[in-house]
Amino acid sequence: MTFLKPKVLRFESLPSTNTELARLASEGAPEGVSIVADEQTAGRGRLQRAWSSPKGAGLYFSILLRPTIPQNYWPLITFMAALAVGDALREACGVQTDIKWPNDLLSGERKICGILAEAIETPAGRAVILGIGINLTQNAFPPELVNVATSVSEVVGEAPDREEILASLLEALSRWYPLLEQPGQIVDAWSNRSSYGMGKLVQVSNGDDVWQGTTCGVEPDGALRLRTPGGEIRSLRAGDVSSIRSSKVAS
Ligand code: BT5
Repeated sequence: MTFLKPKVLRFESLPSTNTELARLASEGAPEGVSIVADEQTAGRGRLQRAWSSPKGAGLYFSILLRPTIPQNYWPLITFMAALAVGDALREACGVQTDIKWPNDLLSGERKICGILAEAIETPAGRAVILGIGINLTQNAFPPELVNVATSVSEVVGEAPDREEILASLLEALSRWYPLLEQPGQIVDAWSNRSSYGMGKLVQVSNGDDVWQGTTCGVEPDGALRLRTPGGEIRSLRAGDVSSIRSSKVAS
């Protein structure tokens, strides 16, 4: 795996930084090409869910990766990104974060950052568009996000400097990316920083499937291990996790 050399392209407005970067990747853009937009008009999360991206309210960022590690470890790219964002928010603004499997950063149990890693085919081979959305302020949050999302300004009490966070993020990504060669180190670092990795009572939904249980670590490829009330261990590779209270667990 080569060292990451980010090169940032800036836009005032885009439908989605991930979509624009996928277009550049299909035209042969090299690893490290990155996009920042002041706003996204069709920012997205997993399963085509919307990512609220009002002008000036967030860091909307995507970087093109051409990983050389085996594809079964590619889910760890999301883990690597969560570690890098955690470093950047701590270093640039003193914000401490928790990681919720698989792709959220939380502060005070509310979402401050979402990560969307998408694998795409390009003429130069399979690549990953790694998209990161960090809430800087929540002035323009839609009402449904008010109780579930937070922002750097809400946590620290003042509007943060987007460029400082971006610079810290690029440095942190460059530090963590080569460590994907040692997947065990990424999993260990992630597990140390996530309250969701071990001993958390959760519900995991994936379409019509819903599981409840206690988390018991992650597999080497990042799958979440869940011990169900019947004592069975399930390894989950996709889904939405929410924390639950013990009285709500179905037996
Ligand atoms: C994510 O999806 O959390 C991935 C978000 C990735 C956004 C970045 S921004 C740059 C790049 N370009 C893009 O188009 N996307 C990436 P998911 O886990 O599916 O969460 C989506 C859910 O988070 C939504 O259904 C809402 O409930 C909630 N949400 C939407 N906007 C939010 C925001 N700004 N802050 C916190 N939560 C939000």
